[in-house]
Amino acid sequence: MARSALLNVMVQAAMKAGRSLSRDFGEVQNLQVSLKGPADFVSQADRKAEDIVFAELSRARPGYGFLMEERGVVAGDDDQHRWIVDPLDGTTNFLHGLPIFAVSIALERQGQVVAGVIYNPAMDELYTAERGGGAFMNDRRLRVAARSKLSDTVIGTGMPHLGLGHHGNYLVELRNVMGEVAGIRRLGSASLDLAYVAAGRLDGFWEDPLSPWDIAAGMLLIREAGGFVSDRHGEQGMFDNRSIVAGNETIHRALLKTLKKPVAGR
Ligand code: 2AM
Ligand code: CA
Ligand code: CA
Ligand code: CA
Repeated sequence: MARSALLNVMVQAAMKAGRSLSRDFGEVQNLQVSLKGPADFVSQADRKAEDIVFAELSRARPGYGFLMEERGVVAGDDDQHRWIVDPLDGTTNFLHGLPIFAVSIALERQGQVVAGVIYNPAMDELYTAERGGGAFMNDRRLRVAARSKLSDTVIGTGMPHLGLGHHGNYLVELRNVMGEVAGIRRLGSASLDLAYVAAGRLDGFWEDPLSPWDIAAGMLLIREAGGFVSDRHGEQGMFDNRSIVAGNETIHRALLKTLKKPVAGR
């Protein structure tokens, strides 16, 4: 499959950072780890991977701005373009030796995500999407799952962690969704959860709160795989209000409805 020059740049950065993560994953006990806040870990592996992505993208597209998890905002001369980067999504998994983590890179043009790459080095799975060009895993075209009955679905979620301002209703939501679906998975890497929705491995996903770097690439993958993504209100405010709900058209709608239920159903 011929990839665009833009996707090639992103893939190269993601895979180079991924190789660095793989090396560090093999010696995870030797990594220096610090806390940014309660249960909010960052390691040398996160920083090294971010340095690689930053260097690669800066070299390939001088002037583009950045929003990166560890560096924060890096302004560029070009105010039309901004990279949104999570160098290691799934740090907690990584530090526990669980091979469910990824590099996530998205490009925004005039405030719209136009390209996304998610790379899981442990599985050597590379997810790519460009606006209007479809979504792929390695070279295979992706399509969201077709299941239309919530009772047949496996739904991913992320749970509140220590120290994060919980929105308070999570256990009510979880109970409601549990009562209607075939299974729930909590994988610990939001970017991969979204990639798995695009790939049809998960039928849907919801989490709140998440940051733009967790979801920017995954949102585009799902749309390009024929799926639907919104915030918990059914609107396109995912970056602002930080919530996300995803699935095929039917499951997305059904999840939104279930999440709104005030009390647990029977
Ligand atoms: P991270 O590994 O890049 O930090 C899982 O629920 C998602 O939440 C992951 O994508 C993870 O991204 C993020 N996450 C995990 N712990 C977090 C914390 N303490 N604060 C903010 N985000 C966190
Ligand atoms: Ca983090
Ligand atoms: Ca993340
Ligand atoms: Ca991260």
